[in-house]
Amino acid sequence: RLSKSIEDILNKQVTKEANAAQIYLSYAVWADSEGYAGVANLFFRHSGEERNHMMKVIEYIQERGGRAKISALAAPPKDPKNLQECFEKTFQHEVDNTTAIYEIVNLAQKEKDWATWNFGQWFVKEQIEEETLIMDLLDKLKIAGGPKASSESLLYLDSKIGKQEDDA
Ligand code: OFO
Repeated sequence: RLSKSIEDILNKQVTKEANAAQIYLSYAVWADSEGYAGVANLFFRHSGEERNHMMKVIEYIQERGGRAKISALAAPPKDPKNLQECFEKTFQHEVDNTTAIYEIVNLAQKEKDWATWNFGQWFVKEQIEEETLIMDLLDKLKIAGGPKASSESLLYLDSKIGKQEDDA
């Protein structure tokens, strides 16, 4: 059974994953409005992935005799000024989320809650994929010319990104 402190930190993670889904959703809408249909496609799909992460934590809390909390969500971020900022902010978000996952695993270790420690390992691995996914977008944008990328290379990049797999 979950301790109160583990239940609380997991519930914070439920909200974080729900907020992540909102962030990707709002950036997807922004990208679509800017004409980046490919980025929008990837981010809409990724928003669904974040919701799956949220569900995974909720199910675990319930399974372990805790009570999952469904909390209010933060306001979505402001629209980015360009693709560069969009990817940078998204990357920062993923790094913050990795820190939050490490806190869960740390606490689980401290409390010798090996079930939660083991559960947390799935997310540790997942965060590697999440960060890689966004770093890869930043790399591609850099090759295209970064903030000085021409419309042509941005169009090409966008169509590539739209077809990208997202199992992260
Ligand atoms: Fe749920 O991994 Fe991204 O935030």
